[in-house]
Amino acid sequence: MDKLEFAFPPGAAPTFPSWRLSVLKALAGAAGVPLVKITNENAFAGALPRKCKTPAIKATDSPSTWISEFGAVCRHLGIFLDTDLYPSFHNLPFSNERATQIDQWIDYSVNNLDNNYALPLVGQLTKGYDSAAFDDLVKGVRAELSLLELHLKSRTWLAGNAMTLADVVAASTVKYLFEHVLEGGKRKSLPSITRWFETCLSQPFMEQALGKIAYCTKVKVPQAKTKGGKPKADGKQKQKGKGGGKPAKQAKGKGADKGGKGKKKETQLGLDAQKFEEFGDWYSEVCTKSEMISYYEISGCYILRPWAYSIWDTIHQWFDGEIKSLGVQNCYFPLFVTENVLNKEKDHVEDFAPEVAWVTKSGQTDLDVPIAIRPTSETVMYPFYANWIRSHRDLPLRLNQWCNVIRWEFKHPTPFIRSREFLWQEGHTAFAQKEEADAEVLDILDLYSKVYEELLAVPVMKGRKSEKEKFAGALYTTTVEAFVPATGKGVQGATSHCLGQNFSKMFDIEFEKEDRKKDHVWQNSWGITTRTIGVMIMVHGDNKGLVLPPRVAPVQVVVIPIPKANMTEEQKKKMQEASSNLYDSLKAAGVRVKMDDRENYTPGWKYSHWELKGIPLRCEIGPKDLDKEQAVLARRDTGKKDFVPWADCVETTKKLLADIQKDMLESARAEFNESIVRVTNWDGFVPALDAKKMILAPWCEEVAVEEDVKTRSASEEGAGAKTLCIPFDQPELPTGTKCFASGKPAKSWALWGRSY
Ligand code: 87F
Repeated sequence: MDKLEFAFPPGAAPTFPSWRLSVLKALAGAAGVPLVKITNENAFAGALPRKCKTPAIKATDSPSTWISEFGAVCRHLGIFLDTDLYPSFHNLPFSNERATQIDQWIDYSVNNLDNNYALPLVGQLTKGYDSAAFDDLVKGVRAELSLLELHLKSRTWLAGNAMTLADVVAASTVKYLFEHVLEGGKRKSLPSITRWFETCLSQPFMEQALGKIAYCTKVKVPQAKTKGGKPKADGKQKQKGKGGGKPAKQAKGKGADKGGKGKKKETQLGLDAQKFEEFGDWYSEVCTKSEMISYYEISGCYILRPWAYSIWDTIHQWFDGEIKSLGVQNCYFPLFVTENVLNKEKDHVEDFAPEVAWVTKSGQTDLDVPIAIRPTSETVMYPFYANWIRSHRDLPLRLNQWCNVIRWEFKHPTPFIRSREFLWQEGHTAFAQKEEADAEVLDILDLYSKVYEELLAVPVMKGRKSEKEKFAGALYTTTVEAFVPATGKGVQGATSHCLGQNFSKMFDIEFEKEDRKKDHVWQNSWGITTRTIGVMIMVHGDNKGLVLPPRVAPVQVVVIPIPKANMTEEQKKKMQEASSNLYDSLKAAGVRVKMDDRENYTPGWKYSHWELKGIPLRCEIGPKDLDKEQAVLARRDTGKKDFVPWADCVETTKKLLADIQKDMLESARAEFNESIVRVTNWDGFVPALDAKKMILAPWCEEVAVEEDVKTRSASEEGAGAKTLCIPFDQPELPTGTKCFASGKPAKSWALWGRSY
């Protein structure tokens, strides 16, 4: 088929919902055919029922037939367009069951969602608004969506294991509801739909057809209640924007990476959600719009785009250098583990068993024995340690690998913070003496705290994990704990475990000492993951987007010349020369600098774009600066601007970058410290938690008490609290101090909080 023709039947256009056209656009996009609107109503005179609610399409197999009802339109296109979206009828093996499932969800979308709710809601928001009727409809549609939510809890797609027409149709309506009707809080109860919806939207042809999502922060009801349902003059809702106060600059066009020519169409740039109001929406918007991640079709898996990967690269390079100078060597062990090996250390694996992913087939043939994908590599590596280590001369053995691991988590996934596949380094070391192992645990923990504090400008608290929270295979676990003030949640940054002789006894890792007696080795394992990036985004990001600390920013300075239309050719040339000179000298000084002299974007658009991406410094040169031979250096973290003579730009840039790095850590540390409250009895505990604080409290260190605190502290505001760590840096604990929760003698001050 060379094109897809559609028309609005006479009388249909005013009530026609835009998302139905989006479905046609998506299908046309998926099939790669142009979508053409026929304006000549005579073209289908008499061929359609007069009153139909949809765009009608010209049948693909018969030029004189028009198809009108929306379910029928979808199915017709599903059958005839050359896509995999309706596989049962197309190029994949026919499956009646699958086809029926797809049809079922198309019917659900068209009838249960569109006809019963979305269309009446459009009517409410464009024609006559009645708050009671509106609220009833919202209640109804939420109840209806809970069915979809339940269905999607354990599925990536609506029918089968690939995207189908059912997803296209349903996602289009859900987009309308998410953008206009369901505010942040109401969407919160629909996490599986949100995840599925974002996955749908990340399909290239879907984003083209539907556009980016601008989640609804507040329903925009028509100003005055219009009696008798008379449409407002323009009959339309104001579409996007953050409800008041957003500078016009930030609402300029988007489309930097679309590769087109000429001025871009003006659409919303920047974030729709506010960090401190709808954190979840804000976070996923920052991650995607800053081009850090793209959602992927498998839930819990994300694409790390270069902007994010570059940060991981910096952490990797720095940490790798540090551990090599401690004497650690890199290696690589296989991704796959046999069941025998994985279960060798049953005790600790048992808790984690549900998260292990298995390969059970090659092609259509079942494997004789299923093979697990590593969730961590203790059991993969240690049988070889047993072979390689014979004598004290083989010790210490200090190996590390940089790799991916898979943990099939069932909790709601969050980019970087909780994903089913993530990147990390895992260090596994063996020593003759416990003291050597103890010392290494702390050396590594120190490096982890430097990754957070010195690279990412994120403050952390070092400490020991409680018995309940430590790695079950370890003798003890040490940790660096970060905190996200916007959500009031702690987040485990990285862990360094002393495994004692637990694994060496299990895996027979013995060595002969100098006195020829045998002993089991003392082992450690330690790891830091791509979660680091998520913590940095959550701590530093703001309502304009990412705020990157200079040490890890892929680009530290963006140079933006601001030519004016009334400038002479000579002035333009001078501006171009001045900016290139600045660019060249910054580059030569080792600054990661980018020039943005694109002519098809306005300066305001560029400012918003690079602010969204978090570049620490912007260097502007406008016509006045040209005359004064100066540049404007604007900080991303504070917004402060400095006017700097060209001759001083390199030095000032270097100084500002160092200041930004330092100030970001300092202000985050101040916030971290302010977020800790001391509590000595139960009464203050839950109120402090609900005020988004961490709590430092004297504790008896009993597991049962930690469990009890978790149950008792769960409230409307959030899940129960656990210990984040027992800080190394302990305040004085006067003798006789009682545990805040049990009244038994306290052994230490513990840091408690809700957590990721
Ligand atoms: C999930 C499934 C199976 C965590 C799991 O922290 C096993 C495990 O052993 C598991 N999730 N863990 C603990 C990992 C311990 C340790 N390994 C080396 C680290 C750092 C790096």
